[in-house]
Amino acid sequence: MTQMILDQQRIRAANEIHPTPDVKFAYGTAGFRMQADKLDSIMFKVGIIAALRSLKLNGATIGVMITASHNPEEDNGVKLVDPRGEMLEQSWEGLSTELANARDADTILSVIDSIVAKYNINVDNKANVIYAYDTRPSCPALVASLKDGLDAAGADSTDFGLKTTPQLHYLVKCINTKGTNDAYGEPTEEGYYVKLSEAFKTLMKGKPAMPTISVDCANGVGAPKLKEFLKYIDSNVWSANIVNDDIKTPGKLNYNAGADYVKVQQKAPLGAVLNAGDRYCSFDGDADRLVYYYADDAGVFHLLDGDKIAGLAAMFIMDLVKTAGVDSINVGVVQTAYANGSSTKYLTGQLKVPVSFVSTGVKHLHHEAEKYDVGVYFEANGHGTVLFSPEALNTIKTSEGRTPAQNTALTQLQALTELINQTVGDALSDMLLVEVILTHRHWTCQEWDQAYTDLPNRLAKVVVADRTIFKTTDAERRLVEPQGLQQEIDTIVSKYSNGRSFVRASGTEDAVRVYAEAATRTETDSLALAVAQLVYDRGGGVGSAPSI
Ligand code: G16
Repeated sequence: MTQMILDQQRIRAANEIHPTPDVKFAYGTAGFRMQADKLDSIMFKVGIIAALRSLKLNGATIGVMITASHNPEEDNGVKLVDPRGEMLEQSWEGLSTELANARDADTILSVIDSIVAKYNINVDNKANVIYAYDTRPSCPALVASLKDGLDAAGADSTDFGLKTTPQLHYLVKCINTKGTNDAYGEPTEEGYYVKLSEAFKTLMKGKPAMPTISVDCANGVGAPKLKEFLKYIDSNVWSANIVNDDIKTPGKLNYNAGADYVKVQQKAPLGAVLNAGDRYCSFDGDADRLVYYYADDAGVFHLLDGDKIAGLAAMFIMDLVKTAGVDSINVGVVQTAYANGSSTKYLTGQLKVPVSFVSTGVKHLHHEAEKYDVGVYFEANGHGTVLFSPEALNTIKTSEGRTPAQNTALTQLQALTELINQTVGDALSDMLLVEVILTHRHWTCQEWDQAYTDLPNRLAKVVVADRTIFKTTDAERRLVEPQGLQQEIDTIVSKYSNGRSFVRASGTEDAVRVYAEAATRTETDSLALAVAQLVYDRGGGVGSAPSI
């Protein structure tokens, strides 16, 4: 039995109050996520995991964010944040899943023992955990369960209240770096706004203000937080009109709004009437994703997704690095299989920037991006950021320009490192980055869009009896199971010009995702439908047959 400071009696008691339902839990793309009414036991166990993780890291502060991001309002979930603000180290996912599925108190205590033994955890340390949550109605009850777990584990914990996911990541990093040479910022919400707004003002200095942007906040936590941020910015410098800011009316969160809706449906969200020439963007429910869009003169909707943002950011940073005379700093881009084929061609062919591919999930992209001096990573769904290595940060900080132009570029690069939330994708920070670039280039969305033309693409979801039977390889671009299915997909794809399609189980929703792209819209839709039908037939589809 466990020797640790964890209070066994409290764990047993908490397990009585938070019984584990008959559900197979799995640590997904971004933590545990499902219908909120099944998550009570998970939250108390996550409290214990967060405490153990902190103990393992000598009491460093760990973050817990209660949110289901882009999912419907009735879902909820939890994301764990490691000390530097990145996602929980992947090697902890297996045992976390085991703990999540442990039912009786003895099994729970024995899994805790295994974690202590496996990671050689020093139980004399004190655990420190901070937590925050989004606007979902299920959050207060889940916060209480989390607190039971944290208390049972003897952790010191702080409730940071309503926050966006990236704000919580920011806070974790600030707390852990406070007082060091790498201090990331003031560990308060105000500190976050001050850091971003000061950098933004530096970058916008002397530039003519662009027309007001419309920001769809998906009726989520991004709305009050963006309103708060606006207080730090003179509206003559930059202004935003917030749409979908109703966080009170039940059922509105992410409903026909937000980054995921706009990306998947390829149309404007509810409440946004597009005027040609204006700029629009959408956050998702916890404000860690961003997509832009606009209407052309004919009123046709155009999407500028994570791929377009990656291209824009890489182009701008590469130019700045060159102008500043610090071109020893290398820039790389990280994408996933969902990246549009045209975007990869643009990055490698025109920008001549190296591109690496990893599996879906910020946790994968983030670590790959760390391999570059400046790693730009974006998923097509709008989730991403830019990472500057410690060496790059040092070069930017200490270099002295030989000309005024070089000095200006160095100042701007320095401000960019402050503007960009380097802990995780952050819709607010990413939006400010895009706004800076468009302002510097005097570009409209349409001009930005001209970098390359997306191949028509389609994302579909197929609900099947058991999505875990879909196993992939090659950065999730090919299926290895069910056997033979990949060959059948290849046969279908070969009938379409520039066709590409792949299939993978979602790690945040109970569905299999189907991606398709091809030379024309008609071909793309036909390809997506054919592959979705195949998945439905071979995977034991549930409910009505797929339609596009
Ligand atoms: C999370 C992850 C993202 C991922 C998305 C969809 O985003 O952080 O990296 O792209 O889920 O994942 P899947 O296709 O496995 O469902 P979010 O914004 O929902 O937290």
